[in-house]
Amino acid sequence: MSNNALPEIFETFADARKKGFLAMKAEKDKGRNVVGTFCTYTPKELIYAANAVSVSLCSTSDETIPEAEKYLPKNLCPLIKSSYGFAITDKCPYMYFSDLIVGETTCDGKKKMYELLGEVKDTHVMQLPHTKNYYSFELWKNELNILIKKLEEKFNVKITEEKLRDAIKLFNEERTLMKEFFSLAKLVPSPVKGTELHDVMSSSSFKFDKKEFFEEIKKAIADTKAKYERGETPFTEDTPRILITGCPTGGVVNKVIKQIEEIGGSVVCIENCSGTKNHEMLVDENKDPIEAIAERYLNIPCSIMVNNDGRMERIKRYIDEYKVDGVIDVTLTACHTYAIETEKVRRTVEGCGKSYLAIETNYSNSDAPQIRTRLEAFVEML
Ligand code: BJ8
Repeated sequence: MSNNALPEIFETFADARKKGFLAMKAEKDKGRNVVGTFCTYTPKELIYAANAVSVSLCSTSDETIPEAEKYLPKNLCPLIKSSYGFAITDKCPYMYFSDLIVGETTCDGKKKMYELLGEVKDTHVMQLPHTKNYYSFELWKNELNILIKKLEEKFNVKITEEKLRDAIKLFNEERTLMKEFFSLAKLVPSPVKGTELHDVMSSSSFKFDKKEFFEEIKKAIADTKAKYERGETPFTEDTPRILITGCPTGGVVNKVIKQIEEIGGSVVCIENCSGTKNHEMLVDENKDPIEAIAERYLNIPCSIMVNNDGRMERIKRYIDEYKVDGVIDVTLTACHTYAIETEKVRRTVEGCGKSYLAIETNYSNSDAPQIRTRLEAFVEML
């Protein structure tokens, strides 16, 4: 039986960003400091160990891009222009509440934008190495220690080993629950929509009472399983199953994921950096905390890494585990690292005997009809 109504179990996640503003104010009123972030490489454990909260800063709307383009080149990734636009127009409540911003030297555009952002807000940039070897590991560990010092001085706190271990446990618990939730989409037919997966994925950054958030995810898992048992799923066994990979999708979720499901596909896996792959990587609780955090974060398979084989391995594994029929690789305009990596992704997907579609897009709506036509042809073919 098909049920297309948005289950109320997901409402709390869909609203998270909007409501997070009030939740954040409550944290501020309690005297907690706030650290704004832009990237999955930011080691959140250090921020929580400093008794601060981390929040994802606004970067998913084209609303502030015209303002940003007064200072940044037009042919720059929309995510970077949007982030900077929100910072200079004071339109992002999370930016407003942030006492500190932590960025990393990921792609060229971001690291150069941080130089300008530093003129507006206190911005600490971590030097992220782009390879994985002994030297880069030592460098990254050093960067973690520098961030600890920065947080201790800025917030007048002491980050102890015990606090670090508690933060590691907290985020490992979050990742484990998120992974369990994402894994529900392995069922055939999938009992969750791609837009719901996306809402839950994005909400974690706006749920500051982590224990309450964990209970909400547990409930969503239990309710979704129960619905599946009753045969109430939004799809049928024949619905084509799609994996999304590529750049962060926060700014294009309606244009891509929502449209896929409107035209009869089922997005079962969102591989990108805040999706499935991020939540399956835990910090080893049995190691020295700094070593373990450094290791976990340096292993994130983002295209800014030189030799990013981890991404290809995951795509292969997820195609199998989520019984994927086709892969859609989403690149934001002017993101060179993801654009170049589309070639390796195509080979990987086609090597698995599956269909592949690359889409390049930005945050405007002008190409939505054209993208819909391409998605229709792709889903039809599956
Ligand atoms: S871990 S994906 S959040 S770097 S899309 S700004 S890469 S030009 S966002 Fe990213 Fe961290 Fe990687 Fe994730 Fe640059 Fe590309 Fe724009 Fe990007």
